[in-house]
This record gives sequence, structure tokens and C-alpha cells, in this order.
Amino acid sequence: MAVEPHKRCGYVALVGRPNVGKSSLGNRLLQNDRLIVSATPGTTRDAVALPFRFKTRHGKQVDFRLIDTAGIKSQTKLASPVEYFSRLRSLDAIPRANIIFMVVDALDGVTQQDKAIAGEAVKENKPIVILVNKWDLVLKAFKEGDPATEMYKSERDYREKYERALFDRLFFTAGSPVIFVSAEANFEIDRMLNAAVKMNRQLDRSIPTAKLNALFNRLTQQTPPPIIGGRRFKIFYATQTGNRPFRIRIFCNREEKLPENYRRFLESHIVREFELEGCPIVFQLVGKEKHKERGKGGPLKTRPESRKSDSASETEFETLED
Ligand SMILES: Nc1nc2c(ncn2[C@@H]2O[C@H](COP(=O)(O)OP(=O)(O)OP(=O)(O)O)[C@@H](O)[C@H]2O)c(=O)[nH]1
Ligand SMILES: [Mg+2]
Repeated sequence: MAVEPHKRCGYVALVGRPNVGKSSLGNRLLQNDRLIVSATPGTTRDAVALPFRFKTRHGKQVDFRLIDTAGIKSQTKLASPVEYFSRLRSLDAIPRANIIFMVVDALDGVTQQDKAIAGEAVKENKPIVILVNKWDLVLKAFKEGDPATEMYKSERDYREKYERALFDRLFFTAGSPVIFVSAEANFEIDRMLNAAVKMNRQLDRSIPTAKLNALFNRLTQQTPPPIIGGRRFKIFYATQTGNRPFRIRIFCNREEKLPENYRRFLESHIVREFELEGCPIVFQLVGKEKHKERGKGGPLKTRPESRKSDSASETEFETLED
């Protein structure tokens, strides 16, 4: 079957600190040298969307739009108005994207600034794939017996410790997939895209209500929510109300009494149970009073969701038949 040339596609944004290799990875994805790469941090100034097509391992073709962004510096380290506007454009790319490729450096580990950048994507309820770039430098260090590698048994040990430290720092992401890549060595580039395609499929999943409630029953029995102000948070019933981001409405006793760490606990278990790695879940809590009002036909007020809904959600990825 002929491939339709102008199908709409999904936006994937490469975000991260300056110099971590976003544009280099972008060039690998685009299979050309269109994006400027340089050892000087702050090379990319703008956030431009560029189309490219990827053939999955199942032979399907998927159209993407890649947004390469300027490295995001801490606000206190901005040296000029140009840097200020570059930073703004990078942050603006986050709500526009369907999926965030968050790039971190394999040698530096996850820094405070990485944490802040991931926080921006989480604030927008965006699904995140974490790319640990410059993996070739780690392999080289081990090969050459670099003294910095002495505290690790092997590359594998380094990788495991890196991943553990990463989740420690980025504990607030919803179990994002982590891929160790190298733009320089063209290593695992297809895996990045397969992860994005998979995530895009996951984002359209329906969570079966019966299974969701069974999970909540099990979780609240095994690990009851903490008692706050003399009363325990109680879940009566939960149901999915939307996708991109996943929205789950929870009918409960007191909507203001769900502590953040318990919210994360519920989110991480839903993500694990329904294989939604990296996809944030937004809970809309409906307390008993509101629940009653609703029964009377009153307004159903929910918790504020993300600042914007997934702006690109109508332009889903399109899978084109060969
Ligand atoms: N060894 C190694 N070097 C890399 C890799 N990826 C990028 N680099 C180098 O890292 C430097 C920065 O690369 P860029 O792609 O410009 O990084 P960036 O994140 O786009 O940087 P900004 O646009 O300044 O934010 C360049 O010198 C690249 O050659 C990699 O996988 N391995
Ligand atoms: Mg760049």
C-alpha cells in the first residue's frame, strides 16, 4: 500500500541541560546533520520542530516531529537576554510535545538542574523517556582503566548504580523508561524511537474499572493511607475519565486529605500494574460532600488538572501502513 505523504504526527521534544547531546541525538533521529552540534554549551538557541519518519521493528512507519530545544540553564545562571529567551522557548516546547525525551549525561549523573527540568515536564503531566547519553565515554573509561571507574565492578554495575541514583533523584516521575544511548557511537537510537512508539500506544490505553478498583482495594488494605487530622483518607470508587494525560476520578471521603506521597504511591502502582511506564496519572478527587451535590445535580468540581491539556493530543502519532 502506498504511504500517504502528509499524515499528522506526534511531537517529541529533546530537553535537558546545555551540552548533554540533545542536538547530536536529534541529528541521529533525523539521519542528517541539520542541527548544529558543538562542544560549547548553549549552541542551540531556538526550538524548531522538524519532521522525520521512523520504521518500527514491526515494519510500520511512524511520523514524528522532533523539537530540539536549547539547553535549559538554571534561571540564576542566565548571562544574557538571549539566554533568557532561549530558556523560555525550551520551556514552551514542553506543553507542545506529546512525549518528552529528557537527556542526561552518562558521566555527570543526574544533577539538581536535571531534576528541575524533569519537574517542568511532570508539572505539565507529560510522559517522559529518560535518555542517558554519552554512554560511549563510560565504556571508554572502563576500557582504559580510568581511576574514576575503580569504585565500580563493571560497566553493568555502573549502569545499575546510575539508574538507582537516577530514580532516587527523579522519584517524582512515573517510572520513566531509562535508555542508555550514545549519539556519537550511534548506539541504541532505534530503542529510543521504539520506546516513544510504545509510549504513544500506552497513552491511549483504557484502564479496566474493575481491575482498577481491585488494585485500590488491595493497596489501601496492604498500605492504608495515613491518618490526617484524625481521619483516614478513604477511597470508595475509582474510574478512568480520560487520556493524555491519564485521568482517574476517585470518589473518596475527604478530597483534601490525599497526601502527596500517598498519591505517588498510588500512581506508581497503577503505572506498574497497567504497564504505563513514564505516563503520569492525574487524580481528580471527589469528596463525599461533592459526591452528594452531584447526586442532586450540583456541579462536579474536580481538582485542577495540568495547566493545559495535552495540546498536541489531537495530532496523535499516525501509524502508516506499508
Ligand atoms: N562522547 C560523546 N560526545 C557526545 C555525544 N553526544 C554529543 N556529544 C558531544 O557533546 C557536545 C555537545 O553536543 P550537542 O549535541 O551540541 O549538545 P546539546 O545538548 O544540543 O547542547 P546545547 O544546544 O548547547 O544545549 C558536542 O561536542 C558533541 O560532539 C555522545 O554520545 N558521546
Ligand atoms: Mg543543541
